[in-house]
Amino acid sequence: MVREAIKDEYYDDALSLASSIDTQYIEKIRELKKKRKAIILAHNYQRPEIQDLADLVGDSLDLSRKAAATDAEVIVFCGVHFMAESAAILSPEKTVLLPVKEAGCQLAEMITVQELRKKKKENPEATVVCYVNSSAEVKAESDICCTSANGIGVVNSLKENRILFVPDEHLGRYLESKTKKEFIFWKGFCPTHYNLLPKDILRAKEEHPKAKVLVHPECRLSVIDLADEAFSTNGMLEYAKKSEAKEFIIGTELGIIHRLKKENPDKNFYPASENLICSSMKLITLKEVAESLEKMRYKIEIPEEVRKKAKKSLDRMLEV
Ligand code: CIZ
Repeated sequence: MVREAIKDEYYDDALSLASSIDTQYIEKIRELKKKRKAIILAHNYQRPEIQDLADLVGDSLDLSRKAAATDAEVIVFCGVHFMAESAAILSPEKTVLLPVKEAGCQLAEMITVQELRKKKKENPEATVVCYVNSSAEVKAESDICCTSANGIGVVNSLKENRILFVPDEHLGRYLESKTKKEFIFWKGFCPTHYNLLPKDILRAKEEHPKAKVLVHPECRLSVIDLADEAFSTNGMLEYAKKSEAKEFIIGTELGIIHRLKKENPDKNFYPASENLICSSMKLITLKEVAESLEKMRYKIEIPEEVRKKAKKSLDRMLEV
C-alpha cells in the first residue's frame, strides 16, 4: 500500500515535470515562429501535441497548397520527407524545414528515379501516374501525380489506356477496380497499411457491429472490400463530420484518431488494429520542432530543374 502510494507520487511528479518541459518548448516554439515568420504544418498522422501546436493540420497536398498561399517565409513541415518536398515544390521562395531528417516514408523509398526510368523504357506506351507518396525526382519523371483522394478522377481524365502506376501497388489495384484502365503495378506498399488484415476488420466489426468501417486505399483490396468506405485522411475527416453514424472503425494510421475525436466529441472512433502506427510519423516531438526553428534545420533542397518538372506533374493533377 505504502509502496503503491510512493509509486503514484513519483508518477505524478514525472507527469508534472514532463508537462512543464512541454510548456517550455511550446513557448519557445511560439517565440521562434514569430522571429522566423514561420508556419507550422502537421500531417493528420502526427503526435497529438504536434497537431495541437500546428497552424494547419491536414493531408500533405492540402497543407503544401495552403502554406504556399501564406506570406510565411519558413515552413516547418511535421510529417515525412516527401511531404516537406511537396511543400518545397510549391513554395520555392520559402525555406522548408523537416525537423527530423530521418523521417522518411518507406513507401516512397521503394522506388528510385533510375528504377522508374528502366521501367518506362520497358513500357514506352504507358502513361506514368505517380502517387504523391514519392520523391520529387520520381514525380519529375512521371506524367501526372495523384493523391488517394483524387486518384480515380486523375486516372479517368487520361485519354491513354495503359497506366504505369507507382509506387503503391495497393492504391493502384484499388484504382484499377474503380476505373476501366489497364494497369502496370510497381511492387511498393505502405508497411503500416499492409499490416492491416481482413481478420482485423472482422474482429473490429464483431466488437462494434453498429460502426461504419472507414479504411485508407493504401490497404489491401481484401481489406477495402470489407469496409463501408475507402477514403484519404481528409476524406475520412469530412465523412465522419457529415455522417449521421455515431461510431466508426478507422483503418489508417492511429494519429488521425486525435483529430477525429477533437472535431467530433459526440462520436466514437475505434482503431481497426492497434498496430496501425507509422514510426516515422512519430519521430517529431516538440523538442525537435523547437530545435528545427532555432537552428533552421533540416532544409529541404531540390535542384531547380527537378522541382520544375515535379511541379508540372502536380500542376497537371491540379488541373484535373
Ligand atoms: O498524402 C497524404 O497526406 C497521405 C500520405 C495520405 C492521406 O490520405 O492523407
